[in-house]
Amino acid sequence: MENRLSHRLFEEAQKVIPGGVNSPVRSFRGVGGEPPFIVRGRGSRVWDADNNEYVDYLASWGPLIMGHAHPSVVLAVQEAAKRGMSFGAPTPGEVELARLVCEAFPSVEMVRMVSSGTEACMSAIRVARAFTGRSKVLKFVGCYHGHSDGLLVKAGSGAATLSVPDSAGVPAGYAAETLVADYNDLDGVRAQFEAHSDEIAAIIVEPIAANMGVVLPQDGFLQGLRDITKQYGSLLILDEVITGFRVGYGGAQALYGITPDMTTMGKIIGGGMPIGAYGGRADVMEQVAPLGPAYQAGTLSGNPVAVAAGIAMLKSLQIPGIYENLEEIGAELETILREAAQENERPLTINRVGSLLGMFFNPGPIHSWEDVTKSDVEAYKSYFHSMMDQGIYVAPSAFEAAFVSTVHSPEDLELTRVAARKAMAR
Ligand code: KE4
Repeated sequence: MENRLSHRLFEEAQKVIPGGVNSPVRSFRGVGGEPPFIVRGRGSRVWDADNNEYVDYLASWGPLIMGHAHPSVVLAVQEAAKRGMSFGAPTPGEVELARLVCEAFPSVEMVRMVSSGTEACMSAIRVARAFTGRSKVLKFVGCYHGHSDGLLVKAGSGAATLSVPDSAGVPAGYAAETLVADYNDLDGVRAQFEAHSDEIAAIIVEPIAANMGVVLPQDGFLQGLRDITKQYGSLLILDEVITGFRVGYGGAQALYGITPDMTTMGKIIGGGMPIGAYGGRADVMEQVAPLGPAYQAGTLSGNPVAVAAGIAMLKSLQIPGIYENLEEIGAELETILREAAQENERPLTINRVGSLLGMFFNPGPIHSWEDVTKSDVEAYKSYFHSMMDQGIYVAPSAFEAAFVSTVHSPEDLELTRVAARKAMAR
């Protein structure tokens, strides 16, 4: 691949942006090499500064479930922008987006818009602490809930990719308020609650863990968390920043039949624009200022242009058959990867729910971070670079996910099949 212009841009970027990127996992430090600078996307494809074309399975880390520059989303943004970019005042669109979210997620009786998944998770934790009067939270090793101080403990995603699961700069006192357990380990959760019973405000969990590759909840795990939090008077927060509107219109909580006290969202609900959201039981959300004592604010929260994109995205996802289509495409990608591995006698584990797929060079099964760490990261790096060289853009990290969209075509999948067979050859 020609990368002259991207290389020059990366050189320039590193002079003025830490690591040359505005989010660490984009830096390719997890896989080696330099990132292409992307200049445009359309449908399932993106193009870089050197005009290399890629079939894109990154989907901006999840938001673009309908592909790049989806016409209805772009039109909504254009129309909204013409009416003004931001007012710092309530707007009709915010009410419509909030209503769409509450209708899709019955457990969400009220919802507050913010500008990122990090803000959503940080705010939800604060509200849970306000509601319960307790200070500790429990998270799971390898799960990632954004970069707020207390949640950068044994974190996944870029923190795991760059081996900083416990970030520098987080005071020990903050980290001490965060308890951890292993994903799918209910005994470990019970032990933490027995040791800290009336101190734990909430459990925050990815209902499908997608920041250590993709790790599925084992039968009974999520219900077990629901039972334990009820038993101890703690709240259950489902972090659906990735899974919300991804694995179904009602998210993972609908798929697994779990009713949390709070839910955090992001990515898809912004249609590619910066939106996060947190919501849940009315009695819990009544803690949020100006109604209650838990303060949270944001200049661009509920920004009308971003909200217009989110509304267009969610309305597009209401089209009958969308999720069945995503399941078919996701299943086809899984088959392609399994066949490529079998042909090359490579140990491969794939964990997939609909259009959300994780792959590990590892015989499996993979149910926790500990299992994930037994995967062959070097094999993933070489797979990654071969796929990129063949024009297939997958996550530049062994600890992330692949996302298919409604617009990945049979041609895209055929190109992927050819590339994967070569990328998995030793
Ligand atoms: P943001 O602040 O990045 O919008 O959302 C944080 C977040 C919260 N919860 C979950 C389950 C998430 O996956 C994320 C962010 N996801 C990562 C990729 N897995 C963002 C990519 C990046 O950091 O650049």
